[in-house]
Amino acid sequence: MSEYTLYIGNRNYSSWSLRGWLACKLAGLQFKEVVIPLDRPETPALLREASPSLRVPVLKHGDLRVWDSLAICEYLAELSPRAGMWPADRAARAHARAISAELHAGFAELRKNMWMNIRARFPGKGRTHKALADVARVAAIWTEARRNYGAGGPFLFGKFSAADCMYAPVVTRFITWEPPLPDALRPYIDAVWSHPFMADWREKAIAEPWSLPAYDRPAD
Ligand SMILES: N[C@@H](CCC(=O)N[C@@H](CS)C(=O)NCC(=O)O)C(=O)O
Repeated sequence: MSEYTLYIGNRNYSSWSLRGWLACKLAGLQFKEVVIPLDRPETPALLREASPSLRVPVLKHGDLRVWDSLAICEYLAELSPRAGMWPADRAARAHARAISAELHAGFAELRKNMWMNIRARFPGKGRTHKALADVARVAAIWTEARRNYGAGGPFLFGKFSAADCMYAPVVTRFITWEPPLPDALRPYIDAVWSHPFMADWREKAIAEPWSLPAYDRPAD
């Protein structure tokens, strides 16, 4: 039996869960996955049992629980240094942490107006002024990282890193909502979307039985 358990929400909708799950995959962890379906009568009790913050993802390692996607990235980077979860170069690593922290702490309007729903397509919707400002900031972040640090591969820092784990749900949002983006970012979006970890998650997201009607239609 695996010593690690990752508690996640619905794969189709839970963007923070996707981040934590990708981090576990990137670290090469063998782990058990437990899905807590969100917004159901049984959800509060299941969350109370699994997570001190009543949020997912949570990584359980023996008696230790690490809740919060970014904390999971950092914990796994310490546990599995050979996985190279953060870029090896110190300046690149600092930059990767800064853009990951910025994502983790912000982009409320993007979240509110262009939520994650992997199965859905809402092209042209959700384009509030503030959501588009968030989209523009993400585009600037990706453009700068690709230009300054991306020479070694198609991802933000060349090879797939914790920063890509953090931004992967934004990639899925951009595929669902199709906001205006520079063409130069298309290869990055395609690289994340077609990464084998993402293909695995997507397949399971499409197959899962739950739906959350409030998130299955775009805001008016
Ligand atoms: N800062 C946390 C945010 C986690 C979070 O908000 N998770 C949502 C699901 S995406 C959740 O657990 N919501 C509980 C609920 O909907 O009852 C992280 O980085 O992991």
